[in-house]
Amino acid sequence: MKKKIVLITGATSGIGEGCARRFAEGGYNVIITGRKREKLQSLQKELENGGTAVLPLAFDVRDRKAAEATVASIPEEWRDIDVLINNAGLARGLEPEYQGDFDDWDQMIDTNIKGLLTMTRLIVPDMVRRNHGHIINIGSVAGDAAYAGGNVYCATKSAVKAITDGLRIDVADTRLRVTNIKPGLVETNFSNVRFHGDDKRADKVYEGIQPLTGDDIADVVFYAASAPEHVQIAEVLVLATHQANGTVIHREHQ
Ligand code: NDP
Ligand code: 8X3
Repeated sequence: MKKKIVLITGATSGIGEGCARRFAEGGYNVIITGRKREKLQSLQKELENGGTAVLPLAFDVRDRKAAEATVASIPEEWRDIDVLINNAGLARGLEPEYQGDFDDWDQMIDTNIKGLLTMTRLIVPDMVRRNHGHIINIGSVAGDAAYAGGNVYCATKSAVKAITDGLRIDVADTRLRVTNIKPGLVETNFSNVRFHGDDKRADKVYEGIQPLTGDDIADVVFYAASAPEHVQIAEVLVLATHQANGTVIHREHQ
């Protein structure tokens, strides 16, 4: 039987990297994308050693022309994409809105919203043509309600919810499925990126609580993709056990 194909944005780290491993283990051929070419190559080697066919595509989702050219260059045998995981994203800064950095805002909006839309616009038409496919967007608990300093990041994840819901409506007359997975605290590179490389500050985010891992979220993403075709998992909120929502987190103090 022909193997299924998944395309994962932001597969060089964290949740996306976990998804690449989980879908490879689950029998998919995987298209891994991200900006870090070397990391894509090492992940490709690892997955190929395990018997998975891998297509690495290095590009920046904010660069619409590069995204278009890259998608257009996908070889024929990789074109029938079954699952698109729109995962590439980031937070930059945790300042009050009135002190936020314009460049940080642009980067979050251009990646989390416009990059996700670009990939959706480029990949989904062929899914509609084939009347088959699943789009899984990585939203966040941050999209449910704003938290202190979260302002623009939270807004981008609220946008992911609206964009996901909108797409689900627009393809309701097809067999396509559309899912929003909303993680809580996941220990990845996320906080190091948010705090511009301040690792000590990043570590504090996960102090006194066992956070989720990228692999935990990958399991949920794979579960959604593996449901029977008549079952559409529309939205999943996945929290660490001692986290109740975006702001209520119980921490054990040593
Ligand atoms: P990581 O920083 O570990 O991974 C982020 C991934 O996004 C990397 O692979 C990075 O690849 C990619 N990426 C970032 N910017 C771009 C870009 N412009 N073009 C292409 N790829 C890009 O963080 P996570 O794994 O935690 O984050 C993944 C998603 O999960 C994000 O959308 C995030 O908002 C969301 N999320 C994270 C949570 C958490 O607590 N960690 C909780 C809820 C949601 P590269 O650098 O190679 O380009
Ligand atoms: C990432 C989760 O709560 O740090 O989206 O914003 S949070």
